[in-house]
Amino acid sequence: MDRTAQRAPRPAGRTVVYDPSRTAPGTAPPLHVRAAAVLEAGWTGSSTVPSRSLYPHQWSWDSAFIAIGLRHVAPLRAQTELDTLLAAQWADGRIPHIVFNPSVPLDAYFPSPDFWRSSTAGRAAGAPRTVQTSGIVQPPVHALAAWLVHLADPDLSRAHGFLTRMYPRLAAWHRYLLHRRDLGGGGLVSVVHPWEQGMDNSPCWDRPLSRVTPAPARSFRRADLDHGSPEGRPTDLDYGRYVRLASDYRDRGYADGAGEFAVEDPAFNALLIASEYALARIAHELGAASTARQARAERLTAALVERLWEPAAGMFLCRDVRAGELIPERGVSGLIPLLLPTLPRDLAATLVRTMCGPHFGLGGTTRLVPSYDLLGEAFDPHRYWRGPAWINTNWLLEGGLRLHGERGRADALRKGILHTADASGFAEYVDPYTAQACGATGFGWTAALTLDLLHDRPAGGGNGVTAIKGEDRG
Ligand code: 9WN
Repeated sequence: MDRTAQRAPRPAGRTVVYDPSRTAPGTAPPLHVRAAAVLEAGWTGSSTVPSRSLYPHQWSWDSAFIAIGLRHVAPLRAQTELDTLLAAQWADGRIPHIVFNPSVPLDAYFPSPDFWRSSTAGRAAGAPRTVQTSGIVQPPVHALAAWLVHLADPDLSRAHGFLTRMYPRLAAWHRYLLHRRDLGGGGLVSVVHPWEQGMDNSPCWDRPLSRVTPAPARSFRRADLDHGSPEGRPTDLDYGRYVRLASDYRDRGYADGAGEFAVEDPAFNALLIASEYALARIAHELGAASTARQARAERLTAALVERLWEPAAGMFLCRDVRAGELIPERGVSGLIPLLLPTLPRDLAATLVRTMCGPHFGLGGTTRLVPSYDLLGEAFDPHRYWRGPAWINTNWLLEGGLRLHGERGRADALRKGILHTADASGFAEYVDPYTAQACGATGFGWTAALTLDLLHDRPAGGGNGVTAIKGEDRG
């Protein structure tokens, strides 16, 4: 693909609105206009929904990815996206995984605010009183997003005191994770619910989840099946376990430490490290000390290698903290540390080989990296996080490939992402072999990361991820 032909123009200050119902067949506007229109359609006035039908509230890591795309077309709105999310931060530093929109009916999404009861059950942990949220978290992509939003228009960012506002909140968020969530005692953060890691239904959770007694199916009503097909969504049994873990956590006042499920996940921790590098850059920009953060990011990278690298698999695995062992499943999460600038070179080379080998097939049997091992017993090309390809994970890997000097592979992956986003109507996820659209279409982060890939990038290429290092290694 000719990259210049696909490149989006510089922001004109306003988002171009595209209405598909008013377009004659065969005259669809360019990809960047359609991507911007998806974000426009999902904008509520203060944040962007991942999908009007399936996910009608604000989600934490979705908003971070959305801000990364939005910055190219509406930088002020990208700031607002993160401001709205951080306004719902708890006093203990956690950023909740959902911020509920009070004008959306309770039965539009499950679990709804009356399940989480954040303002009462979360009082001791410092949940806000004026906004309803969930009590679990999602991957910490936020400092990375804030830094990238700043870079898109530094004058605007400075004029609005954006980073000055963000910095203490993001620092508190990282403090929460590093101090309250080191449940394994080895320096890494644990997730206490599969929804926290963001790849909800990954086979990596099957083993630790099997120890959890499911809540009875009649005790809750799923809303996701009103919109998504049952073959693509988690099973009722899985949902029973999700509900049990979340209600037990709630009933403990969202206090950390005692839950049955605790997993150290490579992607969650790699994103924390990338965000810690970004926070160092933010601190530097604000004239604050940054070397301690840089050093912490390097220490965390060493801990990640020490605790989660599995040479026999050629990739990182999840650690089941309660069982004290690595989980023998290959999920895409174990490739994501490729985005780390100080990953040892031999490990980066091994990850690239694994990504392009039979388990993930990149450049051979697949054009995008699937969410789970193509050869794994649990592989299913259509079921949630058990095989389909997602755009956010592929965007992270595209940045990782570029960062480690794999320009040819990165260019091919970029082309595959853009083609898939276009052909699938910005689908939530796709079959890794056929690219058939699954889940919601017009999905927020698919559109946002398309915009990011289409936009001008620093010399040498590199999507936003590479900005944590400044330059790529190639
Ligand atoms: C639960 C919103 C979210 C994403 C997650 C994705 C899915 C929710 C669900 O949708 O999770 O948080 O109901 O399945 O797995 O990554 O943030 O898009």
